[in-house]
Amino acid sequence: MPSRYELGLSVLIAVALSLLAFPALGADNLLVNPDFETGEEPGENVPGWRASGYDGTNHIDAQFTISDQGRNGSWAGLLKLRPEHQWVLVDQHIPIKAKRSQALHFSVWMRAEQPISRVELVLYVNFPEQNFYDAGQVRTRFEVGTQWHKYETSLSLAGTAAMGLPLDKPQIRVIIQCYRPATELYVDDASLTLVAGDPKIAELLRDCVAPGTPLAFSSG
Ligand SMILES: [Ca+2]
Repeated sequence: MPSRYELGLSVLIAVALSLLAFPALGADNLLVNPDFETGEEPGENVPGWRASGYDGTNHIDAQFTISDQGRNGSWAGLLKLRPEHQWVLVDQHIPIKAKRSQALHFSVWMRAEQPISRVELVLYVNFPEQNFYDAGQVRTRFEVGTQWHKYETSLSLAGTAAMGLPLDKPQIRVIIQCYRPATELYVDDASLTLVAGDPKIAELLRDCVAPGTPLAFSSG
């Protein structure tokens, strides 16, 4: 039988290995109200997130409310589409301090009552002080089913450094966008973290990225 010391050592080694395999583990979540637990009661607007929609001609309002149908009995956010909506989205604008070698990683759990054919996770890098928007972006498309599932995308920050912009005050716009014919989308446990970027990608992008060029490629 292993001694207590041996058991402790094996646990330590297992933890060290898991940290090596997942460098983002324990990284700070930059989102406000990422688990949708803030607020007074179901049915109210979700604090920290802004919802909007589009009817094909104009930007119109959309409803994003607290639901008690979250993962593991918790609360979730419920995004609803009316018949006039072509799409609706929820977003946050997050100021960050980043390094050129880093990447952004965005993940969120989603499910629907009826399978949805088109949901997109979008990240933009903006520089409001320089009045320069869309300095980098990624848009990843998914199908969403009726069971909770985690969806993820990421964006290297290396290209923004290539344009000589300071990375001390960029603003990240995080978007979850849902298209007709969907009527409702549940979201829970979202996360935006800064992680170590791929040094090879940083090298490739250093000299060849122009403003507005997508810095990562959709995988969905
Ligand atoms: Ca929750």
